[in-house]
Amino acid sequence: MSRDPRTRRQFLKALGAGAAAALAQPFAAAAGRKLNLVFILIDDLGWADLGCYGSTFYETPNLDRLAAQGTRFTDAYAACPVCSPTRVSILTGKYPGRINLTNWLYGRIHKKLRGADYIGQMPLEEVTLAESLKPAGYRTCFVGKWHLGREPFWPEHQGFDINIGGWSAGSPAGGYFSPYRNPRLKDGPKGEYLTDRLNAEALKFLDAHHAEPFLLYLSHYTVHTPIQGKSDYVAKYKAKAAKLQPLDGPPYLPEGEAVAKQRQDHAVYAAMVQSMDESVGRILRKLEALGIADHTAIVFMSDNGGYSTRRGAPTSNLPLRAGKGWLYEGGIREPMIIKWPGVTRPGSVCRAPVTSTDFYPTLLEMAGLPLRPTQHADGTSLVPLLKGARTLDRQAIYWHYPHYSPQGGTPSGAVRAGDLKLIEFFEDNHVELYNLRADLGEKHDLADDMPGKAAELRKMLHDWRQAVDARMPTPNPNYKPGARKPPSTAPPIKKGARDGDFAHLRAAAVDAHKLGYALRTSGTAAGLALRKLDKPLTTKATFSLKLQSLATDPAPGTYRNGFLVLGDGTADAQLVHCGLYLGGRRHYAIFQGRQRVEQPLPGDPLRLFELQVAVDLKTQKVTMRCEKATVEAKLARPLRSITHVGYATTNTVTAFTPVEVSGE
Ligand SMILES: [Ca+2]
Repeated sequence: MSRDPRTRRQFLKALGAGAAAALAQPFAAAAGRKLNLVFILIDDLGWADLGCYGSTFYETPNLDRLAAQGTRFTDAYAACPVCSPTRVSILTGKYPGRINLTNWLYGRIHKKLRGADYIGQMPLEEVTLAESLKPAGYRTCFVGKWHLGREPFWPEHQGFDINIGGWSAGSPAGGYFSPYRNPRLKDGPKGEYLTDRLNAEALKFLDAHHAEPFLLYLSHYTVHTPIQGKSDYVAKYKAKAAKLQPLDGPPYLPEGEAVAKQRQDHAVYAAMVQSMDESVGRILRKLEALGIADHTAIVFMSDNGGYSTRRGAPTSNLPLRAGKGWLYEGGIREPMIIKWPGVTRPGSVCRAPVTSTDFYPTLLEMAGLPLRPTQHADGTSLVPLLKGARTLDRQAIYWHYPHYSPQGGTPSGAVRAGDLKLIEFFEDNHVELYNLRADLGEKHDLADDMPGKAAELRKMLHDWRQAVDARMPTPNPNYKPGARKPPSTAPPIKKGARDGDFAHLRAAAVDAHKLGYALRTSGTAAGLALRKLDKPLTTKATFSLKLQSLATDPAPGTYRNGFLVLGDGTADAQLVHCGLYLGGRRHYAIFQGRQRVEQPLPGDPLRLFELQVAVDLKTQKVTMRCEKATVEAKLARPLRSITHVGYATTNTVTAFTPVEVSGE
């Protein structure tokens, strides 16, 4: 038998196709018209980010209208606090822990524990939601962010007839303005906005295929980083932010080793939310215009909580605790709206806990198709709720996140049963117990007050983990809390690592590259990938690395640059940049804040450059050698130690080797 997963897949697919078609036919004949399905998934949208969920800063009239026409869920959950696992749960109906795709692709952070191993794609053997609709005559279209593996694991191999924009990346490689640098999306006119474009592609699909039953899976890249909005909207929300009352308290409060943003006031994020909302409005109007609104169901959902737990993070999930990357409610509770014409009561609100594994059986049942309980093993059809029932026949909902998140979350698991939710933290195995009905913000841990309940829920969580064969993190033998290591000559950034190996990523993503890493950034904000050194360097240090621009557009003025960055923190003011401008103007450069020392750089800007940077913290001098040039700078702001080292680029893609460090 062939080892090619696709061959085996086609065989499985053919089996499924026959069975589903045979069962579906009588219903289709009786009902006459099949129900169309529009599934809209937003990336990183927080529970409190819509007007109908309480936001007063963001404006979402179209989604508020959709909620007024359908059912709004107050206790809807993503199966995971980060992207890829929730996405796999929607398309397979299984918990990420059962599939063992428990983290975003491709992230890895090790601290006291080593994150559990996990697979790098949604397996082709899974019969996806799209694949189970196709045999019943559904035309299936995927538009937007996929983030479920590299080729051949893209939407076109997972049941979608059409794929526009879906590939490995978890954020827009070229940013939100064309050119997009997306192998499944042709660039639009320069400056075209990605959210508008993806929506236009969705409308085009509706125009072309509205006469046949369809699944339109519109999976926006927005409102994920980089935070970039249309300038007129940004201006509108800047004016709105300027009118806000002064904040009664600090803008961030501590959350674990991170912080949590205390108010929604980010103008650019608000602009992104408005564009997202307009997209939904255009879909609703198109369905009306095509005369298919009365037999088209719409589902709206987000894949994890709002990004809230870093200084500069774009949103606040209050009254929920924490955000993306955490198992507190802010990381997993989502805005969710379903409109099923003729079935959902307009303006109804459902308070039953539901989760993203439920969509698969729900949509099959809505479409009048037979369920596939062995496939969507962890889903429960929500149809009774949509028809007005108040509860589902389900004991509990579970989460398994055996990883450190870049947003500060730590390896943990959780269970919600009724109003009670227990979180187990794997670093020290302590549990926290909350009554969500009485304490939505998870402020009052009841584990000591209700030891019996805590033990009961902990046992449920353990039993469940065993049942789905969930993998656990393991102790990290290299972790020594507070240990002082001898001066290091080892590269602080190791080859083969990716985003997850960087303690601090800002407006940037890191891919593997033959040199070591490719740092992708977009927009005018400097993209950063920094690693915290195990031990600060306090006297002298030398850093060596190679870098090469990966931007091949020969137009003059195109952004091309690359920098080694070092400093005593992660804020711009704490960092020194040493590297190359290779775009319109070509210079060797060292800069710190506004101070800049430069020398002209001759020759081909796309060649491989080798950099050596020496820092003397006694004399406060930085010396960079590159080819025949030597650039020297006296630091404008004193640097007493170097705690962070990494890379920076602005609005381009640059490859770097790991940084070799010697010093003390
Ligand atoms: Ca996400």
